[in-house]
Amino acid sequence: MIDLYFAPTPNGWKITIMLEECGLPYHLIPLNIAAGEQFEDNFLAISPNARMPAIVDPEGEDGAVHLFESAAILIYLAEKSQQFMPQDQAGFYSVTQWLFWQMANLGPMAGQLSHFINYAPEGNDYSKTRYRNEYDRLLGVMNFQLGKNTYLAGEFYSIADMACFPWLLPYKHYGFDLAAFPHLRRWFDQLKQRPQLRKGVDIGKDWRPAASPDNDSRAILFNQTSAIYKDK
Ligand SMILES: N[C@@H](CCC(=O)N[C@@H](CS)C(=O)NCC(=O)O)C(=O)O
Repeated sequence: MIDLYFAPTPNGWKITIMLEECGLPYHLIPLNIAAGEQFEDNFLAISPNARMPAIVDPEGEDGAVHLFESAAILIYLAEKSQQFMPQDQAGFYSVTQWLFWQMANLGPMAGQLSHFINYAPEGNDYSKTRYRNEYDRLLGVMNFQLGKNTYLAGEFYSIADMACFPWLLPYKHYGFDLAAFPHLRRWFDQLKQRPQLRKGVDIGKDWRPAASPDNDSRAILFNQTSAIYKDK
């Protein structure tokens, strides 16, 4: 069975969506990132970047597979299950480019926007405007693409859609309204109808702390430097 190191965030939900969609059994290992569990040696051996999600599949083709980075995990699960990644060259690279787009654009920009909205309420207008504009631009990119195709990579639901969907969930919290993005709204509503996807994004919802991180957790989460690796 696949071990999934998980915290309830968009990057974690990409993987629970895919595992639910493709029906592979998995064992959830909750990681309390606000308490610094991502820096423990056993986790760094799997995920040297000290970030979740990560998986261990004891049943890889040549033995156990250890993987970090959510897109690498999605590609692995698609290959293992033979689902949600087309095998023809055009389809394969269409999904690959949208998956890379999510990893290089939507995830990092929405992550920074979320940081400044949630954790720097006292100021940083420049940063908030910068990342709000980027999130807005990226919603525009998706809306443009989804005006031409049913799904991001074409006419088939794929791991690219699963990677992007969780980053749309907080749009209201970020101050956005999908009415301005009708094709994106259509896609978002369509995906929300999928029972497996809904099950995936519900995992761990009730573990999320109601309050903002306290000072100890802020020090763990927001003051990270290379010193983490000094005595490793
Ligand atoms: N590019 C990575 C990003 C992973 C990531 O940033 N994970 C966050 C949670 S969403 C994390 O583990 N944070 C721990 C920390 O900030 O210390 C991926 O897609 O897997």
